[in-house]
Amino acid sequence: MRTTIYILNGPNLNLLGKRQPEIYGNETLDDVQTQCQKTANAADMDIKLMQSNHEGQIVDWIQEARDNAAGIIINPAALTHTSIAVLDALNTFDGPVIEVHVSQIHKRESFRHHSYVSMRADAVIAGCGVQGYALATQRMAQLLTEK
Ligand code: CA2
Repeated sequence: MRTTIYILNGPNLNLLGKRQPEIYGNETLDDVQTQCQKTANAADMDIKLMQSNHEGQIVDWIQEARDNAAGIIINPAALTHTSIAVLDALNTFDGPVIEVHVSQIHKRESFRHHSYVSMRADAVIAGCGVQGYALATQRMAQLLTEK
């Protein structure tokens, strides 16, 4: 069976490519899915990309990943800066975790500079646009091979 990676996306990321292109670019989550699956195929991996506007749903998917995924790539969106619940859930997951941000959060408002999720993440990618997801997928393949 192929290794599965969860790619989780938090609140408002369903609007990627549809609003604020000056910050988040023109590509949609469907484009992200296509790019990441292509990268994953090369490493004989499968991806499952999900998005929710609800914190509890993200927590549920992280818990589900404990049995169903070898690694988690997560863009928690605004939950990055607020959610101890997401951090606690990630701390129950044994595999690698990579945090992705489309924008360069450290060049933005100061409230975006702190990430609870970074306390658990094995790598953080920010400011690479949606390409950050494919880069994270590539790095995830490497981390899982090294294991
Ligand atoms: O840069 C990122 O990926 C963020 O995680 C995006 C979050 C923001 O709260 C974080 O500070 C950084 C916001 C997601 C909202 O996504 C939208 C996408 C397109 C249009 C409007 C919102």
